[in-house]
Amino acid sequence: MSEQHRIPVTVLGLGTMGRAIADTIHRGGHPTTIWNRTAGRADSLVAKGVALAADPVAAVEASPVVVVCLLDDESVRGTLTPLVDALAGRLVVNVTTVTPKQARQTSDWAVEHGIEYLDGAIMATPEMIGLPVASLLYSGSRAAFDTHRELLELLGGARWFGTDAGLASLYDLALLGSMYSMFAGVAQGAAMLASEGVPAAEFVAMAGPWIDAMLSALPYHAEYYDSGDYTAEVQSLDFNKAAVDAIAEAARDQGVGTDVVAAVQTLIDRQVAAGHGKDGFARIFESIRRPIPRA
Ligand code: FVH
Repeated sequence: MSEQHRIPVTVLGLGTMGRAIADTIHRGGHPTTIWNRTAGRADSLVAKGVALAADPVAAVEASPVVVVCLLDDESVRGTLTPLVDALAGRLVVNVTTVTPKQARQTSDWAVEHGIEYLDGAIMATPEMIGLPVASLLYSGSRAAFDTHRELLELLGGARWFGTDAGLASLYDLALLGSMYSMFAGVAQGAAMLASEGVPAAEFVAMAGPWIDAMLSALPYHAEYYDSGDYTAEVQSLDFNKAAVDAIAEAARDQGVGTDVVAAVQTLIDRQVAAGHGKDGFARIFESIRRPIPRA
């Protein structure tokens, strides 16, 4: 076992994800200490021999590396602020989902108090932690990432995005945003068919392969976004507007909501109104990249 495998690690936060992380680190051979606001959530780990600290200060003092996996930024700041003295000289790896701004603020706070800081974002569900399919994004201290890479890779593939602590979170939220929009689109389609009694299971059996087939278009969209040249030989925005307007009309006719498709209509309409109807659908990127300033 290498030296890295023996580094004591503390995990603060034993929700579903925190428990998966602590369990994986413990099984990876690190002396592991845990703490959670509600002590009962530690039971399954304690039964496996993981050390439950009496209080958060004792938890932090047990290890040079402190992994934080709490609900949100507010719970992170509320937990870490009173621990500032105990944390000085240690590494905090915060894998809580936060915004880039929150990650930068926590990083600034940490550095100001002599705490090394690595922000992490988990692209995985708890069951995936420790498996090759899990992917974790990091930004912040490069030295910490390099020094503890072996530990970090126990949890899943580890990729570093830069010294700006907000970057891992920005990638995380960009990926999550794509996922939520995709699921919302499927919900729209399922609701339209449900209006005629079609089970969602039947719909998703078709929607899955359809979305899969469409994924091959993503690199072409990226080329448009990166170049800013949206010249299209086929399927102009005008063409797509007709299709998307038809989806909205059909949804209304079926008595179901149009909120999801209305968002797409708004993105298209702004570009068409600005005279870009002959450009390709990818031009909606400009509606998002340059939003109308709020009054
Ligand atoms: N679970 C998942 O699939 C996702 C995958 C992607 C990344 N997320 C993020 O991971 C963070 C933790 O998620 P979780 O699944 O462990 O969440 P919960 O099971 O709800 O556990 C929440 C823990 O946070 C503690 N907590 C909440 N509020 C406070 C507070 N004010 N002070 C101290 N601790 C707090 C809570 O403690 P308790 O309720 O048991 O006492 C849990 O330990 C999250 O950012 C996801 O977005 C997971």
